[in-house]
Amino acid sequence: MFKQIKVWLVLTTILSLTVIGASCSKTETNEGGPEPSSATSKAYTAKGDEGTVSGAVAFSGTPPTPKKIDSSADPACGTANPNLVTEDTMVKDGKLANVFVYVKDGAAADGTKIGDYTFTTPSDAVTLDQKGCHYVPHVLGVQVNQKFRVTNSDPTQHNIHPNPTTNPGWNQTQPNGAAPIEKTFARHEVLIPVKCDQHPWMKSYVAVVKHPFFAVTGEDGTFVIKGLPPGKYTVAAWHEKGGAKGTEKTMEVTVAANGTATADFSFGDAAATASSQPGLQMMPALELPMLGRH
Ligand SMILES: [Cu+2]
Repeated sequence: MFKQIKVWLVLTTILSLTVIGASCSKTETNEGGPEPSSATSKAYTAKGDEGTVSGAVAFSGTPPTPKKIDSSADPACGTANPNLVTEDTMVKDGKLANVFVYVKDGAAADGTKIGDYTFTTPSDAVTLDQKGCHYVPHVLGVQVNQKFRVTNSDPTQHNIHPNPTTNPGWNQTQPNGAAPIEKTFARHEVLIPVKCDQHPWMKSYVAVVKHPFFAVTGEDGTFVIKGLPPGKYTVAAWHEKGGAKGTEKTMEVTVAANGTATADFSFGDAAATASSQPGLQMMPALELPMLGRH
């Protein structure tokens, strides 16, 4: 009899501890809520001595030839865009387009970290169009809480399906002629893959950033980030190839008052890509000997 009570007590204790644990982790993740603001955050104001970071992204080696996409599943796509090709690696004269470049870290000259500033949300929307059964643009950036507008310029139906990690996911059908879809992303996330459930080849990437210091490389591989307060920053360049999360490279730059810093990146070289993620490369080597002992 006593033994049974004892077992019951132990079980109840374990159960209640589990419940407490679950509720704790729920509060910590705060999924979909607003960006947590730090105690030191302050509103950003331009002083008039802002600088610029500009550069070009090169592609080393032989670029892959874009592949023709079989869009026969939806004849409207073939009519609207008979020359649909893959857009994951767009290279022209050795320069790479669609690279997302942004200020990832660093601080202004007075020591204020870039992440501690709060910025006014732009009132204009950033538009992702579906035209010729592909996304235009292929990569785009939007500020936290800025309007993200999706339009359908095609004579067919699309289904927009972003797949975020820190923001809530959604997917929505947009028939031809339907009104634009407007959404916002409350949290920083670089980058969110967007696909179409109607046309499996359709892919784009949306970056959500807390500040306005980002750009996407154009056809000529160049980018310009303006309006940066003088300071020392880590600039990151992200390209979709190279693993499920793409490849990101970083560089330290110093922006002088009213000055222009250069940040040139290079993608495409296999060796350089491997060395940029040493942690990931080491994991199999550490795990294999342990598996052998079992
Ligand atoms: Cu579609």
